[in-house]
Amino acid sequence: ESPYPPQLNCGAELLDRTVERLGPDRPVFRTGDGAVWTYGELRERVDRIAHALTGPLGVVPGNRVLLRGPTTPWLAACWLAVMKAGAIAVTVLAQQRAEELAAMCEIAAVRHALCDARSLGELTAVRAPGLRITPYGGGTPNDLLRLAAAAGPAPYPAVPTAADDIALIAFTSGTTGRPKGCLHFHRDVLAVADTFSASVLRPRPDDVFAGSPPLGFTFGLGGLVIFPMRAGASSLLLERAGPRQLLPAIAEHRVSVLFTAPTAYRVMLAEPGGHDLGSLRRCVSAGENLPAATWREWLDRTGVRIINGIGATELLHIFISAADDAIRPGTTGVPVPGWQARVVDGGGSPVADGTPGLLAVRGPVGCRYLDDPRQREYVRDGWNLTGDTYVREPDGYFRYVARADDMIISAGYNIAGPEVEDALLGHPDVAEAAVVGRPDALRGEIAVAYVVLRDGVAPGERTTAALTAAVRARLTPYKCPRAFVYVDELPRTPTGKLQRFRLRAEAHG
Ligand code: 3SK
Repeated sequence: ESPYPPQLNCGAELLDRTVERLGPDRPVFRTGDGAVWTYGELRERVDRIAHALTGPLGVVPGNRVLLRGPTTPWLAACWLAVMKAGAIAVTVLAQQRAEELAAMCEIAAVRHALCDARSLGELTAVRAPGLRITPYGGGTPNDLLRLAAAAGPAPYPAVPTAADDIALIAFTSGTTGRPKGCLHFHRDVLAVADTFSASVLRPRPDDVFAGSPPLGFTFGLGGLVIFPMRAGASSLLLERAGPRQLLPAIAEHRVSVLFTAPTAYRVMLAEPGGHDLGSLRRCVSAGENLPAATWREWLDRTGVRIINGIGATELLHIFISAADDAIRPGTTGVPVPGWQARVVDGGGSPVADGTPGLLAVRGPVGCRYLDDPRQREYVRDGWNLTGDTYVREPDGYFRYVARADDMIISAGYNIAGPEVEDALLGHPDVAEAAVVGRPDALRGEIAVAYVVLRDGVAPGERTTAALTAAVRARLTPYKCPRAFVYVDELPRTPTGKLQRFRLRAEAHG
């Protein structure tokens, strides 16, 4: 039974209803250079853009509108305008290249693109039939913001979309393969705020959100736009939001809710102290498994217990997590209220607690790939199979083991790369670690560790011996990597996920 009415426009709910509830004068977006937009100003700008879209630009409900640009209030305003106009936002990353963009335009049948004038390059190289690109922020005669200014200040009444009309197509490239477009409804956008955010974050109107994930990644769209707006709070939108920019920004803007990935927490921890992080009250980590060592160090440094979570573009946002005292380091948590989760075998039957298997979840948002046969692999018997290997502990907590295809099988033993990485990251000389399998005539596969050392630590036999000892002290010896490769950085996707397949390819020679 859906808690939402049959007619629902998520843009109107997030923006217009919040203005009605809390008034127009509260801040909604802040920028690194000190600009502040109020909810009232945002509504006027969104409505002008919606008029420009549906007037001179000819967008009609159901049209797919690609949105591309760095994280700015204007990008968020374009997204809200597309929602209010009843069109479908196709969110992409500012770093994506022409070939990737072309595939997404084709899969999603994109007809319009709104693009930050500074990110036009790769998009203009896309040869998609009938694609109309409108820049914003460049000041050219066809600039969206000029069209919006000319549209005048009349309120734009949101298109009365149905709760299960498509609002968003979010692409997941996974780590390989042709991108998959995930369809999300207007009600899905509110459902992630009303489940994960409402029950785990419990935001307040005076919260200031910030974080590193871009708005083209649903982790960022949720954490930096949907969740703060649903709560009437504000969000610091940073164009450059790497860990080294986040630290001073937290202090300067009194950020209270932080969204970022485990790697960024580790880089922040390795930076010299001195930034006042006392405003933080919620720190969310997702995108990858959070090692317990990182969790503990962050608690020591800030006094804040990181909220670990697992989410997926297919399911829009986080569905397993834990709040406050229920957080247990080294686990992801329990199903977010409104969601169900279990661990199953290859045939879809639940396995016993304590036994590794495939994570299966269901809840208010489900995977709906746009015209892709991989839908049948992801959704079986109404359960979404995320591709992660998990263990459900007897107390109901879910513990991450590995991505299903990241298990290394060495001499008949199963080795979960992330567990070994966790042990390596507990060593003070290690900044980053990734453990993958390499074919081996004797053992089938051996575990190989790719390690980024902290500044000033020299690679070599002594370091290898120290790391080997550290892993052996924590884990059963067969899990210890049999080879170490020292690298300057690990390969990652634009959203920061480790690309193990690249390391595997390298390890395979
Ligand atoms: O893909 C993910 O890891 C993710 C995590 C949290 C929220 C949303 C997403 C897509």
